[in-house]
Amino acid sequence: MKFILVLLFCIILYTDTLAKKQKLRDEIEKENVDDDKKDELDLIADDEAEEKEQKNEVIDEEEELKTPKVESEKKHPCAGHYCGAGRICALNDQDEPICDCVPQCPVETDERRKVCSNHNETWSSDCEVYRVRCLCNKDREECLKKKYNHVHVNYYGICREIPDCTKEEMGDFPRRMREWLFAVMQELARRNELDKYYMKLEEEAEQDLSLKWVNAIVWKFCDLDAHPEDRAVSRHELFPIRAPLLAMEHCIAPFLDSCDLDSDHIITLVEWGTCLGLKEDEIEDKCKSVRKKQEEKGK
Ligand SMILES: [Ca+2]
Ligand SMILES: [Ca+2]
Repeated sequence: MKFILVLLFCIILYTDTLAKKQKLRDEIEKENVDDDKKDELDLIADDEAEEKEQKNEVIDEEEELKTPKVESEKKHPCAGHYCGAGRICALNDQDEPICDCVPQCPVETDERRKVCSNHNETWSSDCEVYRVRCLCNKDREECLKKKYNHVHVNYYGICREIPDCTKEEMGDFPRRMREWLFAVMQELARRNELDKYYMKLEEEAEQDLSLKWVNAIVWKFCDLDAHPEDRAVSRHELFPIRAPLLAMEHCIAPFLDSCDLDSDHIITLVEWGTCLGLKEDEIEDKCKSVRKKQEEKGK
């Protein structure tokens, strides 16, 4: 019986249809839009910081000028000047670079560009979401509603009714998630898009089945813990895994919430490993050695 179940899920996860593979490729494509993700992460992180402080401060334009100015005189003042999502570098009257709201977003006809916001409203693209947020943050007339001060992408795709995750589905979710993580890791390795160190972890997992889940789970933790890299995954760091999956996997949100065992809004490696079904002695911090190896290579 167990074997039949495993076989069934393997069929569902790996070999079901070409469409499924395309879906996985789409998910990975989305995972790889690093710059956009960084922007979105920054904005969600901003919201979290505001929540913590329980203040309603409008983002100060000066705050955006965090990127060190590029020294070269020949370079355009906007060169190397980072602006967040929905913003673009422009010059003020003194020819100094400032971050202004993008005047307009590209017209999107592709349904797949649509996004669902945290207000459960469908927008034609993430650009539109963050442009309006920018306009509201700057108190512009074009701000459609004051609530858009904190609008952000909740998930990719049009808004839809997301069914409740049943107890049975939730019980099975860690296993499905492990399968998915390993499948993504495998696919990235196949495409040669994994860091060399993670490539080794993937090879190790292929050869030693006892490491299959462990390495995939630890890899994903290291991958998510990047804004900042502090050995803990906060809510905004979960965005890259939550937003692309939410429309397809209705259990992902409650599952991720359940990983935070002590409800401190931070997921540690132990919490991550535990909620994905690893045993205590299997949870090994491999990110540290990654960094060490990278440092050694850099020398
Ligand atoms: Ca972190
Ligand atoms: Ca926690």
